[in-house]
Amino acid sequence: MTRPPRKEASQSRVSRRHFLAGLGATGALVALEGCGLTPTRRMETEPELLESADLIVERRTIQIRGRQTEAVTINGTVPGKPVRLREGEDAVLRVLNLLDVDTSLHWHGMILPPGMDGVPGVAFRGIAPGELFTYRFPVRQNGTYWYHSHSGFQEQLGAFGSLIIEPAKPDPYAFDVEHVVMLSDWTFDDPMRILARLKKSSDYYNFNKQTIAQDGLLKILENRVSWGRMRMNPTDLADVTGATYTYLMNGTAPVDNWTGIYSAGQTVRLRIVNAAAASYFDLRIPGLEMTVVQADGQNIQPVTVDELRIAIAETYDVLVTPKGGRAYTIFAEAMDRSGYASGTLAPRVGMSVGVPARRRRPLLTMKQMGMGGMAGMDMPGMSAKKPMDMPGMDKPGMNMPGMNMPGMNMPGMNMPGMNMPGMNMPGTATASEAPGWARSVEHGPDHHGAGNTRVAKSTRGRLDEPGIGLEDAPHRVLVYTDLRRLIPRETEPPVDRELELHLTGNMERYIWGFDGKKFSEASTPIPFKYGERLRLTFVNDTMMSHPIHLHGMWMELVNGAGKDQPRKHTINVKPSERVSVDIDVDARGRWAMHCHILYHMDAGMFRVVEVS
Ligand SMILES: [Cu+2]
Repeated sequence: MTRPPRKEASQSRVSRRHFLAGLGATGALVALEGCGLTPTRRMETEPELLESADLIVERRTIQIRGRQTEAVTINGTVPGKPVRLREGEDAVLRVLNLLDVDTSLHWHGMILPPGMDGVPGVAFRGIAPGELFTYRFPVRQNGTYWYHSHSGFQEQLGAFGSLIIEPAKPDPYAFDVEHVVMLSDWTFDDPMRILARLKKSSDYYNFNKQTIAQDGLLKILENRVSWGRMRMNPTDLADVTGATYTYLMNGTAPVDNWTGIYSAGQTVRLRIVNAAAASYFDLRIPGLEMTVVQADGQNIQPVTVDELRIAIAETYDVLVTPKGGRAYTIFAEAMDRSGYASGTLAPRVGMSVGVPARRRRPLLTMKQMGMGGMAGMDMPGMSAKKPMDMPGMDKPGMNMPGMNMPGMNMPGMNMPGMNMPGMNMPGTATASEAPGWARSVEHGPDHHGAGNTRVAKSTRGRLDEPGIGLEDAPHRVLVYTDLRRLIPRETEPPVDRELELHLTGNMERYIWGFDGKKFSEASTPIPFKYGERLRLTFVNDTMMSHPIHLHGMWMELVNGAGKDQPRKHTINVKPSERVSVDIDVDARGRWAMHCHILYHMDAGMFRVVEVS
């Protein structure tokens, strides 16, 4: 009986039945044992396959905070094996699935053929148990990326790793040493149970509910009344919080203090990746300013900040120059302030300087929800004039507590709208002077049906706002208007077509979708035309931020930078925000587009885009 030469075959199946031998006999297995982890079950795979695999997806017991827990690992660890490629080469990545369910690896942010993108059900069928799948694609970009499983909840269970692509030509900035800083959220709970609880009660994990001591009774009552009507809670910044999650830096809990080493005088490049399933982080290094040189793997004009918010699936590269001999804390606080990941930058292991004082949990205000009448402008004394349109809300003109009580329900009354370019006040005489991306737009008559509980009366660009909880930061915080590509486009081609997509949801039923439909209700893919330049506008009708990721093609963020507008693979869309991206539709085939909050994607905020 002849067998196909497995190393050459792009897919091969293993018959587990006839293979019990070879335990411990292969290089791959020895390498896995080297990381100090005990396999939870014996492998019954052909040594030949183990040897030829570069990445092995497998359930293993790992330790987090000193506690044993089951993870989906890649080569035995969380994060998985770091993958390093070189621009200009042809990548060949052999992935062996030792799980008892299908898996997949998706190369997040890579431009590659649809069949290599790794999204089961889109242009790829997944990797069956025991199968070796070979990904092959030309590498025509460089920078910091990551990869992760696109199957089930494997990503939440640890199936992700960094993907670093060395540039063909030297980087345009100098650094002496580099570290990946991969942020994630770990749960000792079963993600299926988390989702089931979210479906039962969307604020199950919202242990941050207001307390009288912190917030005062009056404020709470005001908030209860208005927020109760919207079936949300003003602390609803994350579906799953630090009460459930342990936040990790490079797979390490704060107590175990991951340490990146530098020597005196060195410039350090930190490749920051948010690989969390459902957590945004605000990252800073007290005592050090950070010069951001890359966003989503793309070189940008350097911008120096003290803090940055990193949405799920985004990457930022920053340069820092520590003063020799000192230790610094890399502090990544969850957006809802319910916890943090942290580590240390130091000349040697064992140093630490502790974490900074924790900040107050921010409240999502009516203003930030676009409920303030004139979007972004809460005028003291202004009464609520039909502040929102909500299907099922029968008194549109009602007096919303908090809407007309200046100073009472508005943490952050600093009116971010006031320092807008061009004093952007949509609805006033100066509205025409607002930059195009910032303009306020009224919601149309379509309220997106039963899959949506609310529409924002008006939405506007908020690209120059640091976001909830950071408005009052006493230091520089990165905003999307700071992002300008390093090498400008030669031309600014006209847009051929515009398309608007609303991000919608029904929190009570935990349904998420686009235009009121969850994925299972969307009968056809969204058609893109090959060769067109498409302006896609995301309108967020929900009260949560959503990191939207398009596979296969770059999105150019329309942020007023013209030929300098940056390319991104993941765009954060704030509550009541509208954000446009320009897409050169240059990749035929079917591609995924979805929210990168794993539970939102699973609950329906996912679409297939078809380029024909
Ligand atoms: Cu989402």
